[in-house]
Amino acid sequence: MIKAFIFDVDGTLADTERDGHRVAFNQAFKQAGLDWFWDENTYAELLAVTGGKERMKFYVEQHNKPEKDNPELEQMIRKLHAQKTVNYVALLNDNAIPLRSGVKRLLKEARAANIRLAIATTTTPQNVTALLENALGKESLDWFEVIGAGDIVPNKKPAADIYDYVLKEMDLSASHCVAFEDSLNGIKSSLGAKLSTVITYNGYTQDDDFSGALLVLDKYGDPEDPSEVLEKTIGQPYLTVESIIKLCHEVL
Ligand code: XBP
Ligand code: MG
Repeated sequence: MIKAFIFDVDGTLADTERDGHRVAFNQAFKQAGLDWFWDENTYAELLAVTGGKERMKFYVEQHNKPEKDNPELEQMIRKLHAQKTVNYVALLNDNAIPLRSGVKRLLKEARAANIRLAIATTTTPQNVTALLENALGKESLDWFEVIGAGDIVPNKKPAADIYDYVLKEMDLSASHCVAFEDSLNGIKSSLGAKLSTVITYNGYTQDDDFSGALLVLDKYGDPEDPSEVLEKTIGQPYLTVESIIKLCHEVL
């Protein structure tokens, strides 16, 4: 019996990376007087590393930036990241990033069906709050029983830690839950926690290897915005709670 849905945030609930996080990082670099700039292609490579602080550190090393020898690099990255979070939240407050197709409908359907909801993400907690509040209203924070985010676990995705944390907090076993992801690092994490996983890929992740997924889709879709991929896969125009549960039963 499926009792809970656990959602990733970035790339899954909304396409936040290219026009959100990337932009906020670049603004922070400029504000700090650095010559760092992450264009869309550079950012595609950097997405291999989850977590903004970890991503900046990786960039400094990979691109051999002179700052790599700065003994205060860790502190510098922490400061840059704090500013990046301010920038990112400001972008969301300007309603810069909408939810992906079908997300709002699916969340509402799940609530109506008494499916418990949670979040498992590597992003900073303030970012999750800002996205949910802006896209779904303040009250939507209460829809999620657990918001597992950021540095709350020692190892970020692709490690399974964040999903294991959420499952423990909800006192549920993986076989009673479904994870919703968009990326290779995401599915490695959810499969690592033994969760059935529905993928909705995006521009950055469409070529990722999603072996082991329950379903791989372009989007959840809505009555007015059908998913062609879903139509071809299970003959339905948009993903419903009922179809997810049915698929889980067929597989398990
Ligand atoms: C999301 C991330 C995050 C964001 C930036 O991955 O990797 O690092 O890009 O957020 P996932 P922070 O969707 O797999 O959770 O800067 O707050 O870390
Ligand atoms: Mg993601």
